[in-house]
Amino acid sequence: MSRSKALFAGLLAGLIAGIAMTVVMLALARFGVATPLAIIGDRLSVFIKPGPFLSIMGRVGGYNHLKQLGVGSTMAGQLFVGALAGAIFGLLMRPNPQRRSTAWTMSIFVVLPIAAIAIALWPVLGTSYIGLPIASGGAVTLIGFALSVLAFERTLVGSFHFLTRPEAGAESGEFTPAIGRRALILGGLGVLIAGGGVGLLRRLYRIATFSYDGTQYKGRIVQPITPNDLFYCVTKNVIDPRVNVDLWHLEVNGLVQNPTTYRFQDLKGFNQVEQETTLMCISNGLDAGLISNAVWKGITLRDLIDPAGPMADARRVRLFGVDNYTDTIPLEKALDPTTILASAMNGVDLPHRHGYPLRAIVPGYFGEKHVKWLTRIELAGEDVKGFYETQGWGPDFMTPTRSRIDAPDHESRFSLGQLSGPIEVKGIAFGGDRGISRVEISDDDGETWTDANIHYAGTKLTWALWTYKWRPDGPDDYTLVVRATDGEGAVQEWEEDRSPFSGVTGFHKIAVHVTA
Ligand SMILES: Nc1nc2c(c(=O)[nH]1)N[C@H]1C(S)=C(S)[C@@H](COP(=O)(O)O)O[C@H]1N2
Ligand SMILES: [Mo]
Repeated sequence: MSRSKALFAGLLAGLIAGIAMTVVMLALARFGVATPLAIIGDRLSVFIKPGPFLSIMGRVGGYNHLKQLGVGSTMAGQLFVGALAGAIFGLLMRPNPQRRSTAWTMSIFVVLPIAAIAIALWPVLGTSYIGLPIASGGAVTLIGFALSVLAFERTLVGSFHFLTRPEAGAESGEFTPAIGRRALILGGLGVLIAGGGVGLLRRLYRIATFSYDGTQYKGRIVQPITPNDLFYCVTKNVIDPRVNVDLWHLEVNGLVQNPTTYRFQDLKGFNQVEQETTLMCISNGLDAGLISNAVWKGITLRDLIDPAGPMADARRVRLFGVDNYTDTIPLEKALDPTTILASAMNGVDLPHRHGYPLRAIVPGYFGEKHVKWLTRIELAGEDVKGFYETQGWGPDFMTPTRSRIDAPDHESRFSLGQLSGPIEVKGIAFGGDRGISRVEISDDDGETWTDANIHYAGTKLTWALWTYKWRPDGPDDYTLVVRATDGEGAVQEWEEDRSPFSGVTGFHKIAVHVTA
């Protein structure tokens, strides 16, 4: 067989094998099995510092596009590597195309990739979108991957043999494969499989997080308690977990005397607490809505840590989600009675996208620490880091005092002649776990301040809602600014030396144009 025929047959067989493997992965993803399509991104993103991360994100048009790009390029990469591997395979098979030696194709195309993936993706293998405990999740991920590469190997070998098989009726030894015709048949089959893949992709796209990741809650609609379906949402995932509570476990382990595993049912026996708490994402901009407030119900984290018996050298508590998201909090904070594990949100079971069946609520800390789809609580020493912290976010994860003007809109126009009363200015103020004691408004870009009216004070752990009846002195272009004072008397400020990756500080300002 000629060199170019061997190359062509290998390339085509490899491409079709790559398609088959990718379709198997998509089918597995459909059943909540973690595949390289999703977890390669998780594995790689921790290596990208937040500066470049944000700039790449900006360039591709946001987190959702970045995720799509990640999955898309992984798929393209798989097809490319498949075709390349096929081409090399074709060249190696050239001396004897019909040779059947499963041992070496299995070693190279199945065993080797499994070993490579196990090593490269080790930290994220335990991801399970149906909520399996981390160890079994890891085993399932590997089995799924084994199935995928087996599909690759079988398709590659089968397709290559099909393409290069001697023509029926031809003299033995005489080698005249009708490669063109068979390539057409095989290509058609490849298109069919790819079509199935596209169908799967469409379904997966519909359940993906693209439609809601980055949901904000701001503007005139803001009420004291955020309805669940309007609550802000941030997730690292392309497809969020939908935990099957019958498969789910909650482990308490690490530096403890008595490692314990709970089932969901077991948690109902603990004292239930209810607590209103506001969450805000570390990446929330001064005018943005990655902040919301809800009434959470569940058990205290302390009630699980105490019976586990922390060892003397335990310093931090590392929380794991079934999506292999992790974050850490100081042990002291974990033992605080306001740090809770919530199973209900505003009176109903935790919605899937907010962490069903259980999530952490850690007042005073950025949203990052409020791990969703919790499955493991690990007591550890001082030097453990979470997903975003590994990326380089922080070092400070306590929410600084912030406030926002929700109405009127930035660049609003009012005509004094048409106003029947004062202009209603309103918004929120949030002081982490310190509460809010005062809100002030300035209409001269911060030169002078007047008190706003706090009509919803909330608690120390929640935001406050305020209004202000503004009567502009006359026609002018105004800059309205809001500032809050927390429950400890500290006035909101711009912290010059705070890292931008510890959350921004400063003041929300809007421009308002008043004419006669
Ligand atoms: N398991 C898991 N927990 C997670 C995340 C995640 O991607 N996976 N995202 C975190 C981030 S960055 C934020 S801001 C909050 C958002 O919580 P919400 O979507 O319920 O508002 O969840 C945190 N907990
Ligand atoms: Mo966040």
